[in-house]
Amino acid sequence: MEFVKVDVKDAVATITIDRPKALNALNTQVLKDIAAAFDSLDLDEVRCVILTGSGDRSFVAGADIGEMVEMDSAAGKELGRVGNKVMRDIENFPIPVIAAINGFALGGGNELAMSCDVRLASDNAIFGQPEVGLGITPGFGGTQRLARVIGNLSKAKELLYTGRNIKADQALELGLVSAVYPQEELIPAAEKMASIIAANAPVAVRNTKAAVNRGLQTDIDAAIEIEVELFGELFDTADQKEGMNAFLEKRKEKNFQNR
Ligand code: DAK
Repeated sequence: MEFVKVDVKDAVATITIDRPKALNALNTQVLKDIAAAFDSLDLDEVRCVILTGSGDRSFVAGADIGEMVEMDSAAGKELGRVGNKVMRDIENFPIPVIAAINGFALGGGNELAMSCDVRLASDNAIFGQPEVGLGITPGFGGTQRLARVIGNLSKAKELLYTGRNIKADQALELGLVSAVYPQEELIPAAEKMASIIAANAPVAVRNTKAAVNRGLQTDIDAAIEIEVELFGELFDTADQKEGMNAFLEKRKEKNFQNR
């Protein structure tokens, strides 16, 4: 992988997009490398993922404008398909993915962050969907996810139509991110959250993610059925027995086995 680094420690994988010369902009190779990085993870070992950008200026400054400038509509659609598949695969990745947004999250960068389960930002982070100023629409899910993530259609449309950037504190106010930290505290905060998630029963965390994601795609009655299924199946797992026996035996240590 040319532009992405993977580091696994204590059941947490950190995937770092590393193309600092272009502020980690997403060209085709970066998108392929991100997909390969997720594919490379051993889910028997890894229980939570942190996705971040290298350096202290940028998470991802968008799709690569240099690569897109000469594209025709066929090439644009193909890029949209490749990019959207990467975003959707992250959204559906079986275990939680925390975006640690360490600077610019513009265009495809904000779209990538919105495909993650939880977004944490550094205080220098800048968010926006500037595509309309470049003569395109957001193309990696931004027209769909921004309103869903912030739950505010008026604000989402305002940001999409104006293309204006917002700072980390405004992103926090909108609910686009969960928390904002001084730059040097961002990765430690993401690691702390990841280790808390990783200490819980992995089968339960996975089913919780699946229930939330799948349930949001459907009506409440069908969604409750999805929850019932995913809840019920856990009673055939070793981790459910371990979690409940640990409580009854007043044991703090739990030996979850991911099955
Ligand atoms: N693409 C390519 N290179 C980029 C880039 C980008 N998005 N962003 C930055 N760079 C490069 C710059 O060209 C510069 O390279 P050199 O000139 O040094 O070779 C280097 O990174 C440093 O950037 P600056 O010199 O501009 O640094 P500044 O601090 O002055 O400014 C900035 C930082 C982030 C404000 C500025 O670079 C900027 O405005 N960048 C563009 C941000 C942007 O508009 N991003 C959204 C891109 S559009 C689609 C699917 C998806 C999408 C589109 C279509 N299809 C379905 C087809 C998504 C589109 C986008 O994401």
